[in-house]
Amino acid sequence: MSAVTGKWWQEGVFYQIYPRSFADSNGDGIGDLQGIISKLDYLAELGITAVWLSPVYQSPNDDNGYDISDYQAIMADFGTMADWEALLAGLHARGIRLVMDLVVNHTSDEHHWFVESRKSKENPYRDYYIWRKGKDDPEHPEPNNWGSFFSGSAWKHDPQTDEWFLHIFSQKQPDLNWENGRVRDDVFDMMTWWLDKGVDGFRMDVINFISKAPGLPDGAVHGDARYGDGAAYYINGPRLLEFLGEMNQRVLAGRDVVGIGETPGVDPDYAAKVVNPETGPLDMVFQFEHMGLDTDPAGTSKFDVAPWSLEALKQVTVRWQNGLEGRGWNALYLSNHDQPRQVSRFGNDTRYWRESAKLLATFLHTQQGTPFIYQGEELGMTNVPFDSIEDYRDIETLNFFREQRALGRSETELLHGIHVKGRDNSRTPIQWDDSPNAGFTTGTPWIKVNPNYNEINAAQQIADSESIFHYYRRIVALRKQHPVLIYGRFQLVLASHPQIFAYTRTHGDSVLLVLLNFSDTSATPAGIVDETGHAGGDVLIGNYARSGRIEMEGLSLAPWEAVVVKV
Ligand code: ISL
Ligand code: CA
Repeated sequence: MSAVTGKWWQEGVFYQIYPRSFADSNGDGIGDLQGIISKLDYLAELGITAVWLSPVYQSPNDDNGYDISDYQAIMADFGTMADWEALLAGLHARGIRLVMDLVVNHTSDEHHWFVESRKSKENPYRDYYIWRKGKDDPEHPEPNNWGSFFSGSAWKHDPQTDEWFLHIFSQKQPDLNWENGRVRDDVFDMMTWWLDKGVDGFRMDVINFISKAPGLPDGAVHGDARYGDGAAYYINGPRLLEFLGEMNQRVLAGRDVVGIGETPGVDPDYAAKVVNPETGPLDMVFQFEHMGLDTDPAGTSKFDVAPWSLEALKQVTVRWQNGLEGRGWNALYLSNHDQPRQVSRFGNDTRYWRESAKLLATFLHTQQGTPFIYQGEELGMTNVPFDSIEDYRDIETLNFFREQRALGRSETELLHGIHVKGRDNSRTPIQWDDSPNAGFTTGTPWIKVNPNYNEINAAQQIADSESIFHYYRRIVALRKQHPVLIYGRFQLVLASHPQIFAYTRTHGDSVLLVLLNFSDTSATPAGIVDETGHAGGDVLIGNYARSGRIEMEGLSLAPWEAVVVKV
């Protein structure tokens, strides 16, 4: 049980919208704010209680809006500030809160702060960014050896002043210098401006990257990688908790809003400091440990894939469920706009597509914490293996492909990793119906629609009471009715079962048993009665036709069967 209870952000369910790919209202092929407004009743029917909106700010779109050139203006492709205000009003009228994306580790290089900063060393904005002199070494002229997340060096030379600026992401995403108090003042003022407009909180992009270690030391070089890994010097840096504490005091404190950090590389002990109910500056963090389970540790990037194991998924889940018990609150997710589609990654998107998508929904909603549904997940949308690199749009994928081709790796090998892990898997347009372009646009979509939209689409699923969509609707509703689903203590059972992920949730007198068969063959939860002391109970929800009381003795779970039992 959490040390804090009854907060709207604990008891609700979030839905992430990636606006470019959600719904296009004007036929230019790009999703927009009026498109979202046209689907508000769909969101209300699903039962979600908060939306996290990926960036809609003015941006040259080097990284689809995660490169912001004006934090207080709306991207023209998406509409106007009046459209945004109408969206906020439409959500609030339906009892749905709105959480905005806050991207302040970096700006766009087209932000006026950076335009000024690069002009001269004396410019008042110079120190808003991280500028260093180059080295005398013609082989490695960069100030240090850090690599960028999007391939190549994390530094770019600027001829105007003959210095280099730091960009942990793309060359068009220079990192802000949080050591500079004026940067913090400006960021905090901007956040306050949005809160005054009525937003209900922020999801904070790579917020644990904002404090860099003094001296910016070289990072370790893994294998034959060309650049060093600077993560040790920019993740959870020395002043991070101080900066976030200041943000809390000056911006968030005293308001009924949520602060959610996106924090790659946190462990439960660090997270517990960030989200401690009394002293933590934020309310929840997105951790990444389960997102790394299919990465080959011997490889040099996330595109070097390896099979994930149920054993490891159990370990990571237990680590976070138990790690934050009583001292923090988990943000639960299996997908987002940076990750592959969950049914393709952790389920079986062919033979057991429907069953495994519902099993994953069950897994997401029966852990302690707040579930985040990523758009299209509720329809069981799948990965899309484009045949040609030409069809890809994501800067991470394109830079990686170009860099690795130059190093001599084959197109086939590279496309394999991209099919499995590329971010465009989750960025194809939402499949609304079986009309051309899945009803997403009347024009040409900015990225191709997944060709399976004839079988997988919202119209079909709304009409089918056994669909994945209706299963999500039911489980979202169920969570609201059973506090044990929200607050119950998590305990793993059948720890070494090779197919079944089983756990109990306990809240006062209320006990649930969750059984998830993560496999293509049937499985028996042998020993569960001895281990839990529970012989059976009533089915609360499940993805096969079961109802009433079931007994554990002799129970056989069908492939990808999920069942939640109240004992
Ligand atoms: O995409 C990832 C997997 O390679 C993540 O590591 C991702 O780069 C990381 O989680 C940071 O993501 C966030 O910041 C990026 C942006 O591209 C992502 O879309 C955003 O979610 C830079 O702003
Ligand atoms: Ca549009």
